Amino acid sequence: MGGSESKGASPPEFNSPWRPMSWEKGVLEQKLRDFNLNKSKFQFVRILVVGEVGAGKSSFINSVNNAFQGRITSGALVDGIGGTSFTKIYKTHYIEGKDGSPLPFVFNDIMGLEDKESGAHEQDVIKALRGFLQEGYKFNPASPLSPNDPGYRSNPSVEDQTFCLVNIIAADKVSLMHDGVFEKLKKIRQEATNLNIPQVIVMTRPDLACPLVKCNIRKIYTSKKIKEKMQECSNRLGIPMNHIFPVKNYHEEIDTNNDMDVLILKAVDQIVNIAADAMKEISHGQHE
Ligand SMILES: Nc1nc2c(ncn2[C@@H]2O[C@H](COP(=O)(O)OP(=O)(O)OP(=O)(O)O)[C@@H](O)[C@H]2O)c(=O)[nH]1
Ligand SMILES: [Mg+2]
Repeated sequence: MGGSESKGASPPEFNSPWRPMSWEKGVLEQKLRDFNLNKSKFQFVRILVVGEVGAGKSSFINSVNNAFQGRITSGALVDGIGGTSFTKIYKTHYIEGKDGSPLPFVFNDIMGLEDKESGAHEQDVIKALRGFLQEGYKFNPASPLSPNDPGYRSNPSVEDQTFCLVNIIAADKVSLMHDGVFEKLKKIRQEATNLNIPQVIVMTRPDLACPLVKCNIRKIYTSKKIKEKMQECSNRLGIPMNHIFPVKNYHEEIDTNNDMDVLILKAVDQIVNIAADAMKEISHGQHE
């Protein structure tokens, strides 16, 4: 028996999860609802999502909102066809709290990156990091925004700046991504590093990379395929594994569900805390 086992293909999953995970939503959700930027004079911490066209940026922002609202929402429109970037406008997405006022973290959605001259210009994304893009700015792949253009905010406040750069990478596409897209991501990351802005990866579409996860999302940290894809994201972007969070976005569901929400909220919890720490530094005058 032992002999035939050792000759067979290795099993697709680990015996136990390699990252400990509680599937209890309530505590996590409440922790995020109670999150506040206490003592700091800022109302919002801004989180910017970047990534290749069709990686799931808008879906992630919607999924976060769904997890808080307990229903499917569509604040950030999502592509059903694919191809060139569906999102073309720079927009802030707020999450409504129980009392109707927005939670103190906001997400900015942008146009997707593409190889060569298409997609969002990396200089525009870099401007978004620093708060120079006005709400409603329409991305123009052919020419990045310059200071005299409408859409340019010349005097950004601290709240207009980004405090966590979230790289969205699709698990099923990471191996197929063009070097050109990674080059752009690298330039954006370098600028973020210069500005002391922390960076994470949210790895989307795990269900399309691993059949185990498609059947049962709780297999996310026992699936060898998912760990391998996270490692690939880490290697190609130079972001450590402990800053990579896999999530399955809402895309075909008509109701929310506990396990998807837990992964989404877990990612948000990490992101928000990382962003708040970065913001704290700036209020202590260590930023720039
Ligand atoms: N199966 C599956 N599909 C997903 C997931 N996340 C996103 N999608 C699908 O992937 C496609 C692209 O998603 P979008 O959210 O529009 O991607 P985007 O990064 O905003 O794309 P652009 O705005 O075009 O740059 C859509 O068809 C989504 O339904 C996921 O976790 N699993
Ligand atoms: Mg989009």
